Amino acid sequence: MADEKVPVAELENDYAVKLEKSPVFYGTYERKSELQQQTHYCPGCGHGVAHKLIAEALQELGLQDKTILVSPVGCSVFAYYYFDTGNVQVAHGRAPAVATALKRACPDQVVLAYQGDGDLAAIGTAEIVHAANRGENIAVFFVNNAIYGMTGGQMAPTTLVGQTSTTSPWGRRPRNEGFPLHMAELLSTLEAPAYIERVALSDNKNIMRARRAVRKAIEIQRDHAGFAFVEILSPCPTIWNLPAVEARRWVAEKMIPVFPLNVFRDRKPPVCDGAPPQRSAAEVLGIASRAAEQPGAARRHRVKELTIKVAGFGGQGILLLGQLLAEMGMREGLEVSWLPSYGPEMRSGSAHCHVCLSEQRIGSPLIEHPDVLIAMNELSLRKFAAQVKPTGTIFYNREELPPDFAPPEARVVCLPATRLADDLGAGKVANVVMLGGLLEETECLAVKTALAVLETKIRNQQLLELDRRALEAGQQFIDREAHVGAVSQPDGCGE
Ligand SMILES: Cc1ncc(C[n+]2csc(CCOP(=O)(O)OP(=O)(O)O)c2C)c(N)n1
Ligand code: SF4
Repeated sequence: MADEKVPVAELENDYAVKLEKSPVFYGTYERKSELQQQTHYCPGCGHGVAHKLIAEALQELGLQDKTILVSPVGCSVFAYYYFDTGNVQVAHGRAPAVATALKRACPDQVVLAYQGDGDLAAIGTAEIVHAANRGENIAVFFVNNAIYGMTGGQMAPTTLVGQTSTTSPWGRRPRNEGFPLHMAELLSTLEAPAYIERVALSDNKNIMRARRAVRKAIEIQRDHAGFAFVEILSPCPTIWNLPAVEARRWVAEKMIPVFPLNVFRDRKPPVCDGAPPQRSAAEVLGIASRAAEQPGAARRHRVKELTIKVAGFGGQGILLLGQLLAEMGMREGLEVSWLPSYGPEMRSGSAHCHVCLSEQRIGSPLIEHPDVLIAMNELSLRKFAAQVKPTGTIFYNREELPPDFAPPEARVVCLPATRLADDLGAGKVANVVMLGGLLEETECLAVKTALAVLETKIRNQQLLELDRRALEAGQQFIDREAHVGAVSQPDGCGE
């Protein structure tokens, strides 16, 4: 127990009580013009105390400017109005997943997730268990007030046996509603977590201990030392219908016996002997070591970033075309992303993917306004053409646009890839014909790179030959059409 380990006097020496507001909080809170000096929390609410402990620890450790706080849905949803740190507010229960992404993308930042019990232990149970099990390098503050506060007092997974709520007016009955979930104990059955402690905001002595636990979790975060979890038993006087002082006593007398205070885990995360070394995607694909020899590796690209949407029916090789482009980009030393979207059907359903090729790190794989649309069918043309940037290009898999189709601002290249592929004897290589056309028209990547990627993907020599010819057919079509000055008219397809 934490009780036995740390004499209170020592704790009080370490952490003198301060009454001023931490500079980690904003000077004024902009949420409501009439409430710029106070939070929205009810008097006596534990969230305010938990916020103060986090803010002061960040201040003492000098980490304010390095911190990203992930706030949840629940009474603490507005934490971002108070903490003058980096802030992300996430969907209900998803804080550990978003914190995982933030920490992996920005490993030098201090990433803190803040969650209530409904958020973490009900709707977000899967997220927290898996983040802890992966030993994600994040610190999670779990404010357990045994109730859903924000929505007016429904039963939470941590509601005590016999405790009334709006959804258990008779008091929680284990036979009907199960027993309270002990999240700290549950997570401490996992191998990976580095630090798990439960503390309580029941009295000054325990608040001092909570302060120490919060600081320790943040230090672990600062030192990249693994998954840290602090469960904070916290009063909710409003929903419990108790005066503030009584609510604190309720934490001590009712909650602590059910949720004992303890340091459940305090160790370095286990070293995974025998685990395969971490490798980049380029290494896994076997292209990293050969990068310098790759065709096009030293190539200067015409544009710093090109975003492409490929769309059509499932079975037309839509997703594969996106993958080919992404792998080509990697081989040419670009940052790449590929984001597929498809329905449940393997054939004939609609499918599309987003590809981003960039000289810089890519912020999001989602593309709202692509530079290039490859529309492999009419449906996709009608659905996505308006999204293309006015300076962009649309490749349409037909001889001409539908007669009733109002030409968009973007250039249009009608490239009948399916017909050209049929002429080669295999309609399924229409996507590669389109690739040839795209490369010829935009010069975004080298044809040599496309051939190199196809060679690694296709073992069957006959099929490979077919793809080579398809690539060439796409290129030649563009050359031919450009020669007669008929390609890419803004108001049609070269008629
Ligand atoms: C997806 C989704 N489901 C349900 C809700 C409604 N909702 C908002 S807050 C909340 C419970 C929050 O309780 P808790 O996490 O314990 O935080 P507290 O308010 O007690 O601090 C619920 C169910 C929502 N906003 N979004
Ligand atoms: S309802 Fe409860 S948890 Fe929410 S702000 Fe009020 S006291 Fe705090």
